[in-house]
Amino acid sequence: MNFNLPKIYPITDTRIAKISHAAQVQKLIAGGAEIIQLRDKYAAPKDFYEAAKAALAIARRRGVKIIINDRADVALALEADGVHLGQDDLPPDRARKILGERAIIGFSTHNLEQAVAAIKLPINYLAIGPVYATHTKENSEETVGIEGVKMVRDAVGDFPLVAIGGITMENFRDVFRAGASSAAIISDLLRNADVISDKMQKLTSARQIVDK
Ligand code: TZP
Ligand code: MG
Repeated sequence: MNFNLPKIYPITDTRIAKISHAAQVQKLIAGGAEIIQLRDKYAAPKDFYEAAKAALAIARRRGVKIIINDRADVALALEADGVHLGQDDLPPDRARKILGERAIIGFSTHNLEQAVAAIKLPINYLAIGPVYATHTKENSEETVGIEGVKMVRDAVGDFPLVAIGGITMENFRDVFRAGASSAAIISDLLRNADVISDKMQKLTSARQIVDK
């Protein structure tokens, strides 16, 4: 289950970017993304499937990994690289059974207890958040803050750890200092579709994270 998690983990959102998942993927790849999660809480399954298929075709040509949010069925149907599950989704061990050993499985946690439990599961990385307040997630859990990221890092050893929630071009370095392996970013990256590639490029080339 060894998996080298890229430092910046962009996640698509059509409501924020106001362009398709495929168009977001194209721009993110132009900015150097190596892994992208496709997230759509509102599309009908068929529509999400079709949109993800188009996005995956672009990513495949460029050797970029695609992770499907929530839906192991869509990930399996598309032979995507993996799935990202939340606390209320299919249990990770069941998703592993469906998707097989080679799939990347990520799992969201929102506090120390969940994070400690997560590392016993057949997952490739865990996410902790929201770190900061966010408008992107409906009914968002309480923020864990930078202290929360540090506590989770101390508790999970070297397990791949993604920080998520309210991370921006300004504050992303702080989550790395707190021990995150990777920073997941939605709104600050996608808000203005014209500058998605530029922002992604700035993030991927930031010395502070390359040196870590
Ligand atoms: N899980 C915890 S916070 C969050 C998710 C999916 C949303 C993060 O979005 P943003 O816009 O980067 O705060
Ligand atoms: Mg979910």
